[in-house]
Amino acid sequence: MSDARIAGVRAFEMLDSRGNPTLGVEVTLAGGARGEALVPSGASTGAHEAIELRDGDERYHGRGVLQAVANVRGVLAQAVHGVEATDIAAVDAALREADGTENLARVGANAVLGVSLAAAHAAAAAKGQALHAFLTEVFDPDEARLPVPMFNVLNGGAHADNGLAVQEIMVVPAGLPRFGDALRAGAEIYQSLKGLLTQRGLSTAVGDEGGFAPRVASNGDAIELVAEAIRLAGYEPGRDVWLALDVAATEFHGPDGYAFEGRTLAASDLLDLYQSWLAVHPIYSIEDGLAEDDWDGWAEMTARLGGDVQLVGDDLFVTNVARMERGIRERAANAVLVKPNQVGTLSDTFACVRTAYEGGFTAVMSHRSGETEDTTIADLAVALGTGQIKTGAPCRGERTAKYNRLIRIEAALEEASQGPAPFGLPASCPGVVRA
Ligand code: 2PG
Ligand code: MG
Repeated sequence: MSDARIAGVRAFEMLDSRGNPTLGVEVTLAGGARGEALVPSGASTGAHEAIELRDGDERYHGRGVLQAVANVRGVLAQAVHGVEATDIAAVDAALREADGTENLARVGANAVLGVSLAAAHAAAAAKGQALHAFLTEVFDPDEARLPVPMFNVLNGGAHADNGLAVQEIMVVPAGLPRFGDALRAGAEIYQSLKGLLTQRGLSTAVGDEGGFAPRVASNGDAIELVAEAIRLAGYEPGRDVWLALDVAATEFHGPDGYAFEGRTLAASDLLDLYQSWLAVHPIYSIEDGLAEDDWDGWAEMTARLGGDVQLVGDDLFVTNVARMERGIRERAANAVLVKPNQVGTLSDTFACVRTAYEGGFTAVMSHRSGETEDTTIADLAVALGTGQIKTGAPCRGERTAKYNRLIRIEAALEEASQGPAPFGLPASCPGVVRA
């Protein structure tokens, strides 16, 4: 048996950052190399995501994952036994075959993803490579690069209880030379925002992704606060630092339209509102500006705003190739949010990003609101060359773990090349005027 063949798979029920159970998986190879991964979980999940298996019994308020643990130890361990871990496509094909459904409803996308990621970690270890270097070889991007961090400094929607419709207001230091500089800018702006909130008598308690969750009068006021914090920290909006939103509009979309700030709006009314924000603030990216099945609305949004703004489909695409292809065909959105657990395997994640690039879309690597200390997505962002990652505020360990991992990768790449590591938004990214 070659050293890189999968010899053992272990699984555990562990905890995520919200205090809910999640799955930890450990893969051991014949030669002794080990890899482990922890699976994240969303709150504002899209209806078209792969299925996360939860026990639904009295343990952990129904959220236990013992069934998923059993599936990893049983059917999945058996399926990948003896498969070369370095052959990601073979590992993932075996996992998919063992489940047999399109949306992984049988054994659970959480179970499948845990094995897929842990096997990749083990493969990198067997080859003596860092994960990003191994995955770069597999994916073969135009250029592996450090992503620009999108810091979610103000939380609303399903991630907080402050009544704010917009789920995430992000600061994006895209105008700085290195990842380390961008991290510093994000952290300084975060502290400035905290000071500003304190000064105004607003709460500085944080939401699920580490951003503040104050009760402000309107979504527009919240954006204004963040823009002020950028200036207060000594950075210039639209030169050093941009703004980005995840509206997560599916969450407030109902049969009559979009329930927003006490009114029911049509898609075109929401677009008017976005346009009024865009006129005042350097917002370069809007995610889920409309709901997950509002394809006509998305086409209208892309026609109206897509030339100047990155329009990111999260609930719309759920990291799924077929939905991506429809988006490309119908010119709905111009970017995709990439969440491995929405689709279940690394190979499916790669396929989605490849489809996006081929269709002229940009891609944003993303965490989930329920996270762990696992840092796989940091390496993935570099290897896929997305140029963008959103993984929360520069606060809370499960968020900073990813940013800190990127600091290490930056140092490794700089040491290897004896020069600066590629960093920044992709040249094709709409919404930012570059020098
Ligand atoms: C999102 C994500 C991550 P959740 O909507 O983009 O920020 O949230 O994981 O709750 O779906
Ligand atoms: Mg989203």
